[in-house]
Amino acid sequence: MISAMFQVPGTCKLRGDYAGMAADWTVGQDYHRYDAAQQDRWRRLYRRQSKLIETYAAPVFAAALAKLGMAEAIPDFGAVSDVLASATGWRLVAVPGLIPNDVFFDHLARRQFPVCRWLREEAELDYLVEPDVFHDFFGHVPMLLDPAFARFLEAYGLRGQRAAASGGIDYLARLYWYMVEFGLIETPCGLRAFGAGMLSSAGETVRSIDSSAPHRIRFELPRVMRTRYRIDRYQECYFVLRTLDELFSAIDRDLTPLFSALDRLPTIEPMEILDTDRIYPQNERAA
Ligand code: HBI
Ligand code: FE
Repeated sequence: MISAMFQVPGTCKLRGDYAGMAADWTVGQDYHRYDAAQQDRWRRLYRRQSKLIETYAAPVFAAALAKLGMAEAIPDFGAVSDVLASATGWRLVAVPGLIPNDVFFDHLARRQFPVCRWLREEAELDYLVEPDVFHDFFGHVPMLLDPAFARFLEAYGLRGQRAAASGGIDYLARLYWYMVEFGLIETPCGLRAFGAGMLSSAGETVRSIDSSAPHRIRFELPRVMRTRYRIDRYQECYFVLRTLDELFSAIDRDLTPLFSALDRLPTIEPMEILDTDRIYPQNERAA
């Protein structure tokens, strides 16, 4: 989940308790602070969302979710980190909420995934702007069990560290948004979702596959990096991978020359289509 206009806490109304953070913006999960009502809310969120996974999620996501088995209670980040570490060398760190881009990149580069520790309120069951523990955990953590995706995310963090110095943050933020949050992938059964922003949202999970409103465009790195996104509505376009390896290959080089080339090209609006786009028609989406 991304807050487009990220500001340092204290200068805007970000959720979460940022008091007592470590220098790297991490906090303790403080598991004991979750009460019975929040555990019940987690179970209802999980039950509702997991019903959609078999039909709409990429098989790699569905298998990882089943392996994590977090239906009954808010997960303990330390316990899950042990499972992750043996699978792909990643660990989870608890954060109070959104953290600055450069800090976020540093964690990813060190194979640490920042997970917000607070859980949404009852009234936010269907939608919230900032990431909470359900979005971050249910949406993002399963994909960290996949070696190809985990390798990409570590490389993404390293590119982000370099971009923080040499420019290109906006291009990387678009890549994260369209692929890590809202990515689709081809499977023998048709297009399926692996993005956290869609898989942690009942409405967007279904819409991303079934609706004829959004465009579904074949993944191509410069195209994604040129495309603006909206954080406050359903996506108007989705980008589609053939394989997860494609993501790592796309950024496995110095991106500085690409960023300079993109600086000279116009940005693309989410609903816009280029004649060079490979669009997935309705029939190609279903099995
Ligand atoms: N902070 N906690 C948290 N979670 C995110 O997903 C996140 C963030 N800060 C910045 C950010 N995402 C995006 O701008 C990335 O593209 C860097
Ligand atoms: Fe997210």
